[in-house]
Amino acid sequence: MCHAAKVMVKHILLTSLFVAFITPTKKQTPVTAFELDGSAAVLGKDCIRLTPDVQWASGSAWAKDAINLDQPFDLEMSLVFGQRDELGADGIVFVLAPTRRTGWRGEGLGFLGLRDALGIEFDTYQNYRQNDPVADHLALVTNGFVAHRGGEDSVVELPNLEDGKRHPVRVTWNPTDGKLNVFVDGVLRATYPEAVVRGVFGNTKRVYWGLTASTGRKTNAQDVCFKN
Ligand SMILES: [Ca+2]
Ligand SMILES: [Ca+2]
Repeated sequence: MCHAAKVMVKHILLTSLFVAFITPTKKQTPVTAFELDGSAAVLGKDCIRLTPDVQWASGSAWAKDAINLDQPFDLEMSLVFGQRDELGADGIVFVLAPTRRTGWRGEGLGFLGLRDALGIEFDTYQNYRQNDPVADHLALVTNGFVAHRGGEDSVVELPNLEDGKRHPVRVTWNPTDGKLNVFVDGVLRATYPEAVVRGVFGNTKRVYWGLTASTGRKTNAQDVCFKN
């Protein structure tokens, strides 16, 4: 190799090295921070499809990093409930639990059977035996049950969620004031006290957060999306 060629090769190597250093490492998309189970699958770089538009599916997406209930958190996401209102089902649950599993499909919302879990359900289908109202609704569900008994788990009726749009959901926890707040479409819709939240977990402070969802005889494609 002549001197000029050697210089050129050296220049190319140095340039490549320089480019390698200044090019930022490829930014991880938010969805790679989640472990998926059941029917859940990645949908583009920002979303996870929790259930496809098929009958009798249930799926879950769980953040790989656990949270400590002695620390505050502020979690933001968007939920998409599909486009069928009357003929759509079943909904999505925001879940805190020490284990990462998927519960029963249909009226179970992917939550039924998760005995050590606390859920904020976004239920889009009325099941009479769970005491669901006719309206789409938000409610606290605990210990793997989805039936409404009144009282602390009281149901909050919401406008129709099955409009195909992204609905911003924010869940905040502050152990100092002991409140778990749930905002839907920018409106504070529910506040749960510390005793209720910690009561589900006993002495366990390390929990995972995730989303579960299901379909039954009626269906919707249901997604969770995150800002990059
Ligand atoms: Ca229901
Ligand atoms: Ca609806």
